[in-house]
Amino acid sequence: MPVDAINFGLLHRICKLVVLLCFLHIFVTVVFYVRSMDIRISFAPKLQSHHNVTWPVQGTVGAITSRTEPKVDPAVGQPQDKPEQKTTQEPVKKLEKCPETSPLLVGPLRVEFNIPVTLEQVKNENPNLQQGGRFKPKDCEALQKVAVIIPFRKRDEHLKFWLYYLHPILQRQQLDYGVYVINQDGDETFNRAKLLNIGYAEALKDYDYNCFVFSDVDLIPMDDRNTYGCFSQPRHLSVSMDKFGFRLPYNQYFGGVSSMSKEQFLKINGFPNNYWGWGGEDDDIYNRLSFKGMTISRPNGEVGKCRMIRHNRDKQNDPNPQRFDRIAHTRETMNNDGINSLTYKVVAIEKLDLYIRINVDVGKP
Ligand SMILES: [Mn+2]
Repeated sequence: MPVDAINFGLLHRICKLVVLLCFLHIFVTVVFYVRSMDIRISFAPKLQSHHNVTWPVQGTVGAITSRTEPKVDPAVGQPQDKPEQKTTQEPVKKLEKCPETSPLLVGPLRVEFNIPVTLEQVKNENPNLQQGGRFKPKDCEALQKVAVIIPFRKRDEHLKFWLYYLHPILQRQQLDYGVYVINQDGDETFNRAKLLNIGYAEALKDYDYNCFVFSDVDLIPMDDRNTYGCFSQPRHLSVSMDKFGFRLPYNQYFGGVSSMSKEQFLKINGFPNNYWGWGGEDDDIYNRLSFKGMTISRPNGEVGKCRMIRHNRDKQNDPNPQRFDRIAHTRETMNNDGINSLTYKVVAIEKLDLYIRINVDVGKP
């Protein structure tokens, strides 16, 4: 039966082809489905008010920038505003919210301090910064408005490294941020926590920040997934410092780099103003948040790695002998000593290219 044989052979091959096509179809469907799921998951919270948004399927998930097709605002009524692109502030343009996890992050970073950097270099490498070291993402609306507060005195070399490393990181994290260097005027004993309080107060005069990152000038994160933003609990960011062998020195440790939302900060009445000299203020802050029923949130040890620039102890910042006694009385003192009792004098405010420098007189012990 040669005819049957031919028919069978042909049929068999056609069947194979059909099955193959089916599988191909299923495969392609699944791939696109999973992709769109990914996008939907990472954008879920913001989609609620925009269910009519369609995501371009052919774009890579990371290419958020590519989907900023000029959304024509009916109020403006002008399509394709190419020449108008230069105007910096366009109040009518409503941007989508940035994704929960920025697609620009790269993960672990190399951080070294043996090659000096210059402010000019940092400026050239960060062309998107506005005067005062301000930045907000162009293509999406940042989820948080972050003021980074740095207590400072005579550490310009460290500050250069900080700006060199942090500006690119904070931009990749798609934050709407500003950097406030709070310089303690004069040569009296250093008061870190009071400078942080002042940073909070002064930054709020500048912009409607809802999140505050408090960072020592000599600490650099080694992974850009360590978000310099706020969380449902006060955040400790410098969790594995090289100085401590990349481990947490103790569980309640809240020193180095930390963050708090405006609400969290106000809940604990800010920071203590009377810790003069080195040490203790971070433990007082920990006591405050724990007495108010809050806990510390942290990134994992890998993401939370950071490097400290080695240095000698500063003059006028000797260990504070009163610190143990003060820490023991946080509960009684915290309601009267904090942001509600803060007094200081602003000596000068300078809007520099890479940061805002506020020179303050904090008084003396
Ligand atoms: Mn240090």
